[in-house]
Amino acid sequence: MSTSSDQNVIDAAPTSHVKLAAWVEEVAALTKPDRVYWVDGLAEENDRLCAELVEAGTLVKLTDPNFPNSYAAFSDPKDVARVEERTFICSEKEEDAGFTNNWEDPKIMKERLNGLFDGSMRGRTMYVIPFVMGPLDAEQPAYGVELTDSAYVVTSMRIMAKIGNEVLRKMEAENAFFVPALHSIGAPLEPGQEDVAWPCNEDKWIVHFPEERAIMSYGSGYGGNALLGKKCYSLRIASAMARDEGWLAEHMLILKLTSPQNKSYHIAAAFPSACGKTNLALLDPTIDGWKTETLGDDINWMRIGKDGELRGVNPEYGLFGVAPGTGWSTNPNAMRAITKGNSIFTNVALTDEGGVWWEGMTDEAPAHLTDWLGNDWTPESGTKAAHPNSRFCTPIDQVDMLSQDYYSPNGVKIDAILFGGRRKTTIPLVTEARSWTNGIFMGSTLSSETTAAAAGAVGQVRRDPMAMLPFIGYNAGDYLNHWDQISGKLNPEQMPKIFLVNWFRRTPEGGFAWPGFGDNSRVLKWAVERIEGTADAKETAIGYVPTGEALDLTGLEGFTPADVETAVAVNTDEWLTEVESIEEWYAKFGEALPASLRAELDGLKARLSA
Ligand code: GTP
Ligand code: SPV
Ligand code: MN
Repeated sequence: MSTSSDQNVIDAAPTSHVKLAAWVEEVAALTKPDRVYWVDGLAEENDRLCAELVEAGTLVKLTDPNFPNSYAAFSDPKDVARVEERTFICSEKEEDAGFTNNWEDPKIMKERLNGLFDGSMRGRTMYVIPFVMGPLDAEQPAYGVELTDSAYVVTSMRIMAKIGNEVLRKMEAENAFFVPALHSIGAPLEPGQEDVAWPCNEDKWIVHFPEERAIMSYGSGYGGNALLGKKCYSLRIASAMARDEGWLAEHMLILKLTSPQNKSYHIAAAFPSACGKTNLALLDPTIDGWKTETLGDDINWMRIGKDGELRGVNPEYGLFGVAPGTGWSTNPNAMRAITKGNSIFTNVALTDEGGVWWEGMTDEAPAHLTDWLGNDWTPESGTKAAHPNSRFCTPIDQVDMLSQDYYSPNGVKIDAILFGGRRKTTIPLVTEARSWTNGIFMGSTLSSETTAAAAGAVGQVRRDPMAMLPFIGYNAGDYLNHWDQISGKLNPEQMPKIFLVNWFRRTPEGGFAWPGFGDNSRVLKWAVERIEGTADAKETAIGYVPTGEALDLTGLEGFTPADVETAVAVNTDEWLTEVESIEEWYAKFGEALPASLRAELDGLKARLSA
């Protein structure tokens, strides 16, 4: 690929940040790119990079006017999701990574990676992307610099984070610490060798050094493996920072809900990957008088405020949302944001009009498409037109319902926390925790069927504490203890109420027990009415569930209080099995399990057998 991006190709690093200049030089000496390019983050630069990516065949420019200034990318079919078995936490001591993470001695890992990175950018450009996660005017801006040989990563990072000159200048002025995040697709080009549309390497390594706060990622160009500000920095590295500094970095959406009485509440919700965060964050309420605004759809950094309250900030600038299932009927707010343009779609299908389509976008599929693999596709094909983990990448400020508080460096006070997963059975539609500690128990034992967001089997139930299983950058036992310690620092008057939710429960007939999407506003309404002490609930062994009459079903055709009772039923036999599985899960923590959580499990067992 030839590049016209010559303006910022400078021999001497154009920065007064001595550490950054030295690191860039060192990495360039190792990876041996043809050129080093400093990303300025401006629109002209982005246009140029996209044009180059179109020429290289990586991007297709959409010509359908419904998707202005937007592009589609098609990855290598083996590079479509996060790769958890290739993700490592390389702390000095193995026990500091814990049983939920892959570990390798940092020295051995670095030797291996330095071998792989040696010459890995040959024939390519190395882009220097200064970025900040969260507000640039935060008390301590969370700086990072990603070095990458993928222009797709540059254009995607430009949507997901604040990048470029403005960030670099402030970083220099403060001589600030930054997280070094090195990325290579691992596909050097020999002279004369023809490139492919999505270069990557079969050998993938997504590696974190939590003590050094450093990231090295090799071999993949996809989302969470390659956009290093996202999962690698804002969850794995940030969770280790948060443990050391007394805050929380969580896999949560943040939503503002305003009642007809004009009282506002902020709700954070932790659901595993592809389990409904983006959809709930962009909720269009189906009940009159309730209003929702978005603050974040994937990551929530929570600090303790002056009054002992939990305050949440979304460190991202864009949405990297699951495309399938996002449609005009299920999520019109997302569709409005997407169709404003300026988006990059990955592994969706192309329409004959030069637009994009995926399963669930419209009720009826177009008569003809080009599927994500480039094949002709018709509704009779019997295959998915879009990959199940295909994604849209869209600037968050295109969301009409974005809350102005999104821009507040001090974030918003969190009034409720939802933990949720994808379970066909056992877990009721909604359960209010008996107490804060009981809520932490719910989070620590959260479980979900696996999804296409990560490579591997789909549909297998696994424990996913606080929806952070693939993202805790240290020992999971220490993580639960950290939550326990944060709990001790919160003002008891200010503690969020905690709920366990499951939008994915099935009826005995096999359908969803709850319509979900916009109708989830009915569940949120019940939750805030529980905060206010005005809604009815039934006490069960696992917590409080709504009575059949307590959920507002106004306008929900054909759904009755009896259906609510089915959706929230607590089946003792299922729960006795569940408790056995929780026992097995907790046993893995050994001595590290906080005593308060063990006590919660004992209490649950006693209530179930009472
Ligand atoms: P990540 O970006 O991977 O962290 O995922 P996410 O939690 O943001 O998931 P997302 O909201 O994108 O939802 C993933 C899938 O769940 C989509 O296919 C949705 O259509 C589906 N989904 C979301 N909410 C609901 C719901 O309330 N009911 C049902 N049945 N499906 C839902
Ligand atoms: C997830 O898998 O939870 C995502 C998508 O949000 S990725 O950025 O690829 O991790
Ligand atoms: Mn996610």
